[in-house]
Amino acid sequence: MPQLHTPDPTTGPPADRVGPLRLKNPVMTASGTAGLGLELEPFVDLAEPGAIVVKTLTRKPRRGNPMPRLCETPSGLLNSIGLPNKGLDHFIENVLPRLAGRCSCLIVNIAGTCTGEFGEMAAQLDRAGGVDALELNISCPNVEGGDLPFSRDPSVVYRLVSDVRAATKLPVITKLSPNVSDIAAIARASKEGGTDAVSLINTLLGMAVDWRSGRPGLGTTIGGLSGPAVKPVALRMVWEVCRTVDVPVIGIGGIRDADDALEFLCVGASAVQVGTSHYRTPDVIPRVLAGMRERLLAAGRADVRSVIGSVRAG
Ligand code: RRO
Repeated sequence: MPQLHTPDPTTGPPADRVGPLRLKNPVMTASGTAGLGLELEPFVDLAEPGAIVVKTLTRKPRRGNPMPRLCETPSGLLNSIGLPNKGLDHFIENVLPRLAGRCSCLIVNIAGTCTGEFGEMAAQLDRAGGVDALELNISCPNVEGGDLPFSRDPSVVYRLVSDVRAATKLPVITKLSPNVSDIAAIARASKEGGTDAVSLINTLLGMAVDWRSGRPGLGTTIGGLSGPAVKPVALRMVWEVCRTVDVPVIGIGGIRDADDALEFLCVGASAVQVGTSHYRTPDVIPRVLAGMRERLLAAGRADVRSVIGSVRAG
């Protein structure tokens, strides 16, 4: 069977390593689409994905945005969930003990309300134990009217990531927004701040409206678009970052099957995250993993590593 993990990590580009993180395989859940992880348990052995990435946590509890929070469009899903969660203390006390040890790798996604708060949350999770890595959500489109205060300015990104770097020894992944003009500049600033990897893309700002009533599809009018429609945008951005910045990349955006996942690896990603597909197919990750093995076998590839960065761009 083709390898989705590397027996010898020193040979070639690793498909099972993202910076310092050793993964069982390169397919993770995307934050926000599998709750805090435990919600997925009826469908998937939590140890099977390369990592479980939990829904974004904030320091204090948040109620989330006004309804409606989801709106299906013909090409993708719009959301404006607004980070509802019970806060970091609640997670550490009540959820983390149930999750730790159940996943092959547990990544906790965090968002602060100011740059300094990211570092404080990182330090708290570091002390808590049981967490394998942090993902910094600097790219949620559903706060401050889609203003993306931490996503767009490389100097803000640099400061925020440096703060976190100083606060924790845990591996740090910075999740980037596609709603910027130069994603490579943001990836570079993250790398210079000390991130171990970047993940991209978060959702694209979008909206829907019913012209008869004049009502927008979302309670906040605008929100984030995900699903198959965003895959070409995500591939382009992952490729752009991979060829210009020396930082491991986790590709996200519209992955539904093994071919989608392999495309992200082909343009240079070391791993991928699967998000919106969970709503239709909760066991999408085991399916993607099985499909990857089948397709690699059919293509005569012994190892998924041969796919990484194999794009022959003109
Ligand atoms: O909760 C959300 O509304 C949300 C988040 Br935190 C995010 O990072 N991306 C998104 O599309 N929605």
